[in-house]
Amino acid sequence: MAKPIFVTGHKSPDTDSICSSLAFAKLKQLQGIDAVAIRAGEMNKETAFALDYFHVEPQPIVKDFYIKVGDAVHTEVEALKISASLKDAAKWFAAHPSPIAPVADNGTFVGVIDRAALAEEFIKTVTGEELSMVKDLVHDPDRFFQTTDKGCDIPQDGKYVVVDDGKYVGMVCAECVAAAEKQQVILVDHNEKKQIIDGSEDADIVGVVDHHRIGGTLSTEGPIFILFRPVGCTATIVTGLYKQAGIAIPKDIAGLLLSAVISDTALFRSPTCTEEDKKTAAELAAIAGVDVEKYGMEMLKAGANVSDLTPEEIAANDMKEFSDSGKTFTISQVQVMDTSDLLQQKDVLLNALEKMRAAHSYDAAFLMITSIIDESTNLIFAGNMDDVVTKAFAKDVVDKEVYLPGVMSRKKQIVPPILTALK
Ligand SMILES: [Mn+2]
Repeated sequence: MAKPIFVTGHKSPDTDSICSSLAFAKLKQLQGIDAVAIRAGEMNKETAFALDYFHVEPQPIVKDFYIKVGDAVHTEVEALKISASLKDAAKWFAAHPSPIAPVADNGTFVGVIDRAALAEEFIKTVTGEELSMVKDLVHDPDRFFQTTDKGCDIPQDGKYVVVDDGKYVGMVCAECVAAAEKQQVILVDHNEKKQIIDGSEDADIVGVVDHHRIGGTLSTEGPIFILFRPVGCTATIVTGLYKQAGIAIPKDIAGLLLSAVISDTALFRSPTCTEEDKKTAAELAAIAGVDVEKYGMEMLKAGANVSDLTPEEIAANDMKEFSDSGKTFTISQVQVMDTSDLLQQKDVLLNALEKMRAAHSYDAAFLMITSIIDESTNLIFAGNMDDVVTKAFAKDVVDKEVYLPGVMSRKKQIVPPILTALK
């Protein structure tokens, strides 16, 4: 049985990543394709509000795509019983091209015996010495693996015993891992390797639907479905795919897609917002049966309340990692109705950013404190990038901060000038 295709948004998922993955997986299902939405991590409050409003259960979290030893283990390889005879052991080695044989006592793994040990026993039959039993030859293996271990940790040579909670499961080798079925994944709302769920090198990326720059080092083995469009939200593209397929958008899905458009465009205020996003939102609102402005403000307010977040959580809110020109940095963002509370605790936030920067050896950690009402951003940061920021925004950095009126969009107004300034 083939596994279902996973549809996922980026790490530190925002409303677009959660809702577009749910909506795209639903479209695939309606087209008869076995797809399920997953998510890279916890939802923010805005997203939780949207899912709750439209009575949709959040999709399960998947922490990584690594092929696990348990996915590759050959369970048909039976262990020798501790009471087995030397003849049983010889038969086992005749049937299995392995230098070691696993030995179990009532299912519990007790150790291995070596193929070479049987040769010693054969010599004894010639010299007439007393023969050993399997239980006398058992010893601990040099290495064995748990089902939850990463497949990529299996050495290139040799065969290894796999156990689960002390019980013998089977044997595994590097070739078994290479032959294991890879998880098929469709990425929505991201394409940069650093933003994909860990272990994507073990996964088979079969599609990308996105509205960001093409960055990072994503590469695939075969040709894949790719759809990039410069619109304000992935949900706008996904809505278009429903239309293209001639499939009616379910009411709850329309609500989710609408929520994503409102979120990504900050209720059409962001410069990333296009006419198509506005038109799409109006259509979706009609299907979902909500008033765009009223619902939109309610949803943004639910997300804009950061009063119960710790400084560390604020510093890491909606964080994305970027690597370019030999520098690695992160940009987090909080969108609020009023920035004054946050700016009052700027020193505490800078501290949290610096801790995060130092812990991961980032060159810098940025935080956009964006006012939805004023349509502006206070950009604060930790790390030695004052010159880059000055160059990027043609503004003097004062106390690790620049004020950027009219700036709301990370992808359109923050990332490009920083990347240009880094070159
Ligand atoms: Mn998006």
